[in-house]
Amino acid sequence: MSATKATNKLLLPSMMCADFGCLRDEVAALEAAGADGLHLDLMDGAFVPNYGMGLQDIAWICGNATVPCDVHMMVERPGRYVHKFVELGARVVYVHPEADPHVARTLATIRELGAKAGVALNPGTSFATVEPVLPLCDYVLAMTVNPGFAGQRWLDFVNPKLERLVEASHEGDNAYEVVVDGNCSPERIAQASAMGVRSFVLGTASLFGHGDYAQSMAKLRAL
Ligand code: S6P
Ligand code: MG
Repeated sequence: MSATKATNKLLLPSMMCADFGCLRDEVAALEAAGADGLHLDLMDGAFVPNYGMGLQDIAWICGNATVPCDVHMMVERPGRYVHKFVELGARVVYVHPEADPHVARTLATIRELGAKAGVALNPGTSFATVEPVLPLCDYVLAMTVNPGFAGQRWLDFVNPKLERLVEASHEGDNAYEVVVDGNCSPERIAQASAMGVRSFVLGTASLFGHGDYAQSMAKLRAL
């Protein structure tokens, strides 16, 4: 992903919110509307109380999209499967430290395989918990809702952690991008932008079900 758009924001539609009845058209429309990448959610029914986006869905989107795809693995012990998503062409693979007893090893493996490494943090996971592995990360996905579902409310107690993550993004050996996932409404995008966040996963709060994708993304980019 590159920040080439005028406002420097990275806007990443969450494909679990798309219409799978016309997936090819959805991908094309989102790309034409200026999506900087596509966010693909994988759920195993164990780490989160839901299932979402199987291997075949992710393979098709990675194989047909012209923008980069990131895979958000909401699964137990993701280290067992990261190679599959790198092989499918994922640009970023996110793993949850809460689901992986060896997250440092998994992040290093993702990089060794040639993809960008990301940690995804549950709302209740502290900055201190993840701080030691931040130098191993290219991206940090800060969840502002509990993972597993679209259409939830933003949890305000995450805000101080967001600020700390942005502040630390270039401290010491750190060089990561903060991405916010969950209820990225126009109001919340404006609020997080003021904290220094520039990358957002777009779901039902601002893109899907809100009319024309290009108009919606242009408005969000201008915030
Ligand atoms: C949720 C998942 C997210 C959602 C996104 C939906 O577990 O990781 O990527 O797809 O949060 O966005 P919204 O705007 O419906 O909350
Ligand atoms: Mg996600």
